[in-house]
Amino acid sequence: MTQKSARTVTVGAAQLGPIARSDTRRDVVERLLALLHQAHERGAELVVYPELALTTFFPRWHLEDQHVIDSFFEREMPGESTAPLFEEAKRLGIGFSLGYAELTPDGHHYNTQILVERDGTVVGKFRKVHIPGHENQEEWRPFQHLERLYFEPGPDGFQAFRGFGGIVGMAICNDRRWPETYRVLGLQGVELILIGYNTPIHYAPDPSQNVLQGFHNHLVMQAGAYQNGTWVIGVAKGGVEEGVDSLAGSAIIAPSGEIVAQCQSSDDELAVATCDLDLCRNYKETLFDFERYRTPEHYQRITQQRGVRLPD
Ligand code: CDT
Repeated sequence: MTQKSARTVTVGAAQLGPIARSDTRRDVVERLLALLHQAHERGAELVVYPELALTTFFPRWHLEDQHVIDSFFEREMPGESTAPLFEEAKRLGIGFSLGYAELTPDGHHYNTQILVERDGTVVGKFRKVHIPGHENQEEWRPFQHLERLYFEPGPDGFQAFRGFGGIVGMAICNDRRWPETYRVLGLQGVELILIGYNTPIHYAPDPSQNVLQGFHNHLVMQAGAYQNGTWVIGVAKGGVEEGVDSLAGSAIIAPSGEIVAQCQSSDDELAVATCDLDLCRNYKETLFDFERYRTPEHYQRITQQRGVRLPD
């Protein structure tokens, strides 16, 4: 029998299939619990659920009634419907990361993901930084992507947290496409980045990208893992949800950039891998030894300008 090092974490990428608008939180939590139990049977210590895992992906609709909009948001975590997930995970000694829409007591709306340790303690909270899509209804689209109407950008940026015997970061969906996301976490020594996503296959501004969605999804996460010497766990809500087909392809990616486990379906499915956090050192202490090789004096444009400035 092989000896497990203290620096391994067995992770379950808990992909979800579609959630209908009519599904209740209770319906969804039942599905999260079923995946949690599968994860327990397969030896997982950490289960990662997708972005906005408790409801349908509501930004596809232009909603005008604030009460209806707020009905997709959680005012407390855990709340009445999510308490059974917290209780069962704690009973089983499994930690988890969950994406949900957060409405704060002072009225802020965020696209949020939390990290919960095996004893049930919330040890990290991340609020999505890169908010994609558009602010106003655009009739020409077959469906909307109104995240910029419903969510404010997270004010706290990319913070790494200590948990699961290592250093853990989170990012949500569109954040995974930006190299800065991984590098800011990489500069905090991150070893495990947990990413939930809802990615419609049809990209209305440029449908030529539709067939490339799966490729681009893995491309960005594999590059982020390799260039920062970190594990990356990408977890989808996939399948045809309220008529909109969304990307599946949840994957567990090693610091080498290689995919070591991947979901095969577009439905509720668990992919499991044991992540050796010490493998990160192979990259962090060689090619990507930041202290030795980075040249931040040449990277000033990254923080000093937002858009492109063409040469004279
Ligand atoms: N949820 C989310 O961020 N989705 C975006 C869709 C593309 S922008 C309309 C993504 O980057 O996958």
